[in-house]
This record gives sequence, structure tokens and C-alpha cells, in this order.
Amino acid sequence: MKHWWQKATIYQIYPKSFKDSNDDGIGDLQGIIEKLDYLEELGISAIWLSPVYQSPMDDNGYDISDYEKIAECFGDMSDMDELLLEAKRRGIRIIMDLVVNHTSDEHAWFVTAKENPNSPERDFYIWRDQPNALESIFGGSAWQYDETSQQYYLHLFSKKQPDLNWENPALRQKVYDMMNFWIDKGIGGFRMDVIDMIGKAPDKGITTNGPKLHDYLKEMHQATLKDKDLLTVGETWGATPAIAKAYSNPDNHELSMVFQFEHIGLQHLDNHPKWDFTSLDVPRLKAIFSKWQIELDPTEGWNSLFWNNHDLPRVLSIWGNEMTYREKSGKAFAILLHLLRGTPYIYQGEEIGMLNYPFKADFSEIEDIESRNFIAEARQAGKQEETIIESIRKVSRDNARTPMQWDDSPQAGFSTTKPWLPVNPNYQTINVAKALADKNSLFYTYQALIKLRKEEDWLVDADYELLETSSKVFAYLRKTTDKTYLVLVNLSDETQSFTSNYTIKDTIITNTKTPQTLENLTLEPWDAFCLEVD
Ligand code: TEU
Ligand code: CA
Repeated sequence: MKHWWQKATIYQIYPKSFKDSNDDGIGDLQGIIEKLDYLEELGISAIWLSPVYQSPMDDNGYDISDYEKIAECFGDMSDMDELLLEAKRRGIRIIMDLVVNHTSDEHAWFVTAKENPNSPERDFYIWRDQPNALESIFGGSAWQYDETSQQYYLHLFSKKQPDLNWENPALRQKVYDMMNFWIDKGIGGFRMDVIDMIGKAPDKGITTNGPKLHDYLKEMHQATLKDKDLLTVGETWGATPAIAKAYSNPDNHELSMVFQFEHIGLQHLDNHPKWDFTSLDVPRLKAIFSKWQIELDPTEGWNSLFWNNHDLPRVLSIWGNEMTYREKSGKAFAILLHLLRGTPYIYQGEEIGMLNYPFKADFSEIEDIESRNFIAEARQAGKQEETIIESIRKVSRDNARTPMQWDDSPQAGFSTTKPWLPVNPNYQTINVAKALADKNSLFYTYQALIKLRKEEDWLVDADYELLETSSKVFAYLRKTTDKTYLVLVNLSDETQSFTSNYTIKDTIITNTKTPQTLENLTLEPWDAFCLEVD
């Protein structure tokens, strides 16, 4: 039996930056509702909605102060209900972001826990008399001293994001009740933020893949997800194929799939922080994707496929060619990814080829907490300002978070006032209106790929096989018992040669002219196609 999410393409919305309906410079739920027709035209099956819950916005909503309320800047629960209804009318499900590794320090549980060390809520969080060496992912110690109760609490992210104590069964039940509140509203599933951290054992220095992680997920499944065909995708930075199978093997009853980040690791030097970025190593990309394609056979697990999200730089700016081949390299990345086995995710703006932002050298345009902490630490460590800004321009999370570019009117049709993050100055050339008007635009490649996935079972079923080619060419086969498909992509600015004995039967999708033969073929820069072959 196939699950709906095996034939679905998911579109991620970062609500602050998608569409502002009331001209306060911040995207909101009514803005999303306005743009549902656009998403229907693109053809996606579900929206992954980054957090819209009540939040002081220290980390743009990944710091939640009430899971059952909507942040005022986004609207209210009636807007949320309207979004669910309007999306459903268009065959679009809503995947909520589940952030339960931590809450905001302004969540009522934490407020009570702090004020009253004898309250049951105290044990919902992780308190110690002395800090250990654990560090926050956003920099500095992971422990914050609380004057009132004279203990330290754990925060693996910002100090306004205290970690929840999953060892407490009452806390776990509260989380499951909250999940059921949303499931009862008819959502399509959950994207689970840093879910691999909930089983942490902080005294042993273990933060991810802790000993009880999978017990908790099985318990969660029983209490919430069981018998409902919801899409669940865990964010798991350190997952290997073996770990991914533990989560996504259908017999384990945990999650549908996880986001693995091994290919994203190629963005920076090995064993270096993300700020030490490097250029694309195509042979390693091929090896990583091939490993995941082969190991996560549908009987044992399921893959998720993505280039972009709200934490990552725009793929075209780091691995594609922004200038000469912006749309063509965009199509090449799309074709390469969407014909693999797994569920593809598109991040807002990816479908029109949005790019990184040229941040001012004085850092005045930087909003992201991770970036701001990095700048402060790098300065303290005596790094050159030019090196710091170079890192920021290349990999800051704010690159993905600038407003969606809808048209060429001021503020790119996102808002009529100055938005919370500036609009990319390239909006007059890169915007939705332009993309829709041009039948050859990147948008229509995405549209075609999404349609193909819905219609063609081989995308789910067919085996994967990597072909030996020159290093900058990525070529793979998808084979069913009676059909063979070849996906062939030149991931470079130079021509490449390719040869094969297969004969061409049909063109499935291409970003260039289909060749007559595969024998002694010259691939132009960023050529990409999928052909049925014999
Ligand atoms: O991200 C988890 C995470 O580890 C990121 O902080 C990641 O390491 C970093 O962004 C890479 O640059 C999730 C969310 O996706 C992120 O937006 C949140 O800030 C974070 O969790 C805390 O909730
Ligand atoms: Ca608004």
C-alpha cells in the first residue's frame, strides 16, 4: 500500500516572509490564504508550515510560549482554521512544525517552574546545581543560571529556549495531548524540530540519539499518530542510513521519514563549523545520495529529499550558477533531486530561483540569532570583518528568510511597508509574476516534476543505480521490472562528455534539447534530463 506522502511534494512556508496581508511588514496566515491558488497551481500536496504558535520570536517562532495559540503577528485561531479549510478545498494538507525539544522561557510551564521549584512543572525542564561542559548550538554554555532558584537550566539553543525534560511522563503526556489537539483539527502531519535531541542524557554529555529516543517516539506514535495516515518527518542532523531506518521502518511505528543532512555537510569543510563554507564536491554528493537511495529501500524506510530550508543558504547561490545559468542550474538541481526515491520538499522561493541576499558589510541587516551570536564570537576571536561578512553572505540563515518575491512592485508585492528583513534587490528580475508569465521558467519545471510524482508509480517503486561518469556528471537509472529511466545532469559550468549504449525511447523532462543518441554525447553546462531508455 502506498501512502499519500510517497507521491506528494511538500512546500515549506516560513510565515514571517511569505506574504503580508495587513501591511505591518510581517507575513501572516491571511497572506498564506491569499496565495493558496498559487500553490495549487504549482501542484503541491502539503504545506510544511514553520511555527505560527504564540512566541516572543527570539528564534522566529521556534521558541513557543503557547502551543495552542497563534502568534498575534500571524493572526489567530480562526485564521488558522480558515487556512486548514481553504487548503483542504484545494487538496492541500497542512503539516505543523512540532517544536518539543524546548519551549520558550515565556511558556507558562517554564514561568511556573522558575517561580516555584516545588511545582510539578519544575521537572518539565532540566535543572542542575552545577553546569557541565555542554555547549549551546547557538554559541556559549548550554546552561543558564537562574537567580531565583539558584540552579542552572539546560538550553541547547538560545537561553530563551529551555530544554524540556522528556524523562518526565507527565510532560510527555502534555505533549501528546497537544499533538492530538492539532490532529483533531485535521492537520496532515508534523515536521518534528530537532527530534533526535529529545532522548538526551545531559549528564553524560549526550545530546542527540540518546538511549530512550526511540522508546519515546514509539510511545508518541501509540498516543497520537496511530492509524492515521499522517506525514511525520523528523529533523535529524546526525542521521546515518541505519539511524534513519530505526525511525522510518514501517514495522517500527515511529515516523514516516527523517531529514538527513549528510549532503548539506558538503557545504562546509569537514569537521569545521558551517561558516567555513566550501564549493560543491560532486563525487561526494553522488556517493552520499547513492548510499541513501540504496539503503532506504521502501520496505525498510523512506527518504526525504531537499536542497533548501529556512536554516540553509539558497542552493543556487552556493552550488549553482547565480549569474549565467540561474534558471538552468535551478532546473538541473530540481530534476536531479525530484526523480530520486523519497518525498521532495521545496522551500518557498526555490521554485522561482530566489538567491542569497547581498548583506551590507556593517551587519545592520542581520536578524538571525545564530548569525548574530556568530558575529559576536568571531569578532571576539579576532577574525577579520571581511571574513565574517563573507561567511554571513554565504551561509547565514537570513539568506533564506528574506521576503518572498511576488512581483516587481515595491517590496516585491510582499508588503506595502518596509518588511522585517529587506527584500532582495534582484526582485525586479526574480519574482513569481515573471515566472508565471514565462512558459520556460523554473516554476514550470517544478510544476512538471510535482505532477510526474503524483502520476508515475515508478518514482516510488523503481530501483536506483548510479552510473559511472566523469566527475561533474551525475547520472542514475531508475529501473522497474519492465522500464528503465535515465536521469542525466551536468553539475558544472563546463561542457562534459557522456556516453552510453542505451537508446532513447522517450523524453520525460529536460532543461535543454533532447539528444538524438546517448553515444558520445556532449553535455552543455547544467544540461539535465530524464529519458526513458532501452
Ligand atoms: O534547527 C536545528 C538546528 O540544529 C539548527 O540550529 C541548525 O544547526 C542551524 O540552523 C544550521 O545553521 C531547528 C530549526 O530548524 C531552527 O530554525 C531552530 O532555530 C532550531 O531548531 C531551534 O528550534
Ligand atoms: Ca502582517
